[in-house]
Amino acid sequence: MLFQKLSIKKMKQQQKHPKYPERCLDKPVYFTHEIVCQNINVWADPFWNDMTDEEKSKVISKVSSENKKSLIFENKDLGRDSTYNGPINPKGKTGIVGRGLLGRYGPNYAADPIVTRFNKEGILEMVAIQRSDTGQWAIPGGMVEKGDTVSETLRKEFNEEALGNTLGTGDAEYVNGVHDCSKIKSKEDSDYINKIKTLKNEIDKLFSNGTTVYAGFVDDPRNTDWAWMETVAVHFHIKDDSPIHDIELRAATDATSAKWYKIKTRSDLDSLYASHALFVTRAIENGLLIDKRFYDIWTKLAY
Ligand code: RP5
Repeated sequence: MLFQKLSIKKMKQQQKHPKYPERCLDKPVYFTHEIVCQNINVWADPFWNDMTDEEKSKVISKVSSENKKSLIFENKDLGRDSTYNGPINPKGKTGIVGRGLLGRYGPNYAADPIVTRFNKEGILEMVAIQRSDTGQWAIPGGMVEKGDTVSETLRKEFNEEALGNTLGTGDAEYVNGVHDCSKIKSKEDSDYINKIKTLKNEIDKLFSNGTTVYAGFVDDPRNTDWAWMETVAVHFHIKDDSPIHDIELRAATDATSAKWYKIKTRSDLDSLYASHALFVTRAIENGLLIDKRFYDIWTKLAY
């Protein structure tokens, strides 16, 4: 096992989120976004005081339970917050209490597919999307929805955010970046959908052969003292002779753009969303076991 522990030192400082109030460490600000309130019992937990004791203990026992299976996550007894007696952020104070934009108390689980290739010029690239909330480039990850597994989420998010949502169930739904199957598709859209559908088996093959490079806490700008992101990041490398080596990317759902993102210098990684620089660094480390060209980029990026 190459990767043992998350080093907190490699985490970024808490970043600002455009929809969040100013954080105050001495006197934390209460903030639960109205979108969370509107989605109680849909994708958000009920308010803490409205939960039964049984529901509360389920939330408490959920803390990092998925990650107990992971060899990487440093599992701790997290304790409870003294003000509401619920789960408390394991990485310390954030200056905000409440759930912010996150639906669940405690860990909110995500999955991040890191898909890489060497382009025709031999430059390392990864599939990245531009997030509609902060405008930053990011791995096309997403929340693990109730009933879904991590591996289902990895495929689902990749398809939704980077392949124009063409491989969903039923008809392909991509229309000019908008997730709406009622709209009429252009010839160009239909051609794209058909092309991606012919590559489905190869995409499935790629996703059946990934390496988990990180599991645990994410330094996400939406984190609060009461709610935070945890993820499983999995690396998938596309070989030069793969039929999907030149696959065209298209954004849909939450992403405003999708592209093959070049990784040449440290700053290409450092501007990525949340802790994604760390996850991609881990993927590059993993690449050392796959292809010796990763070595060049690794030596340039090492901290
Ligand atoms: C990050 O938020 C994770 O690493 C993942 O990329 C993402 C999931 O949240 P959404 O993209 O669904 O908002 O913490």
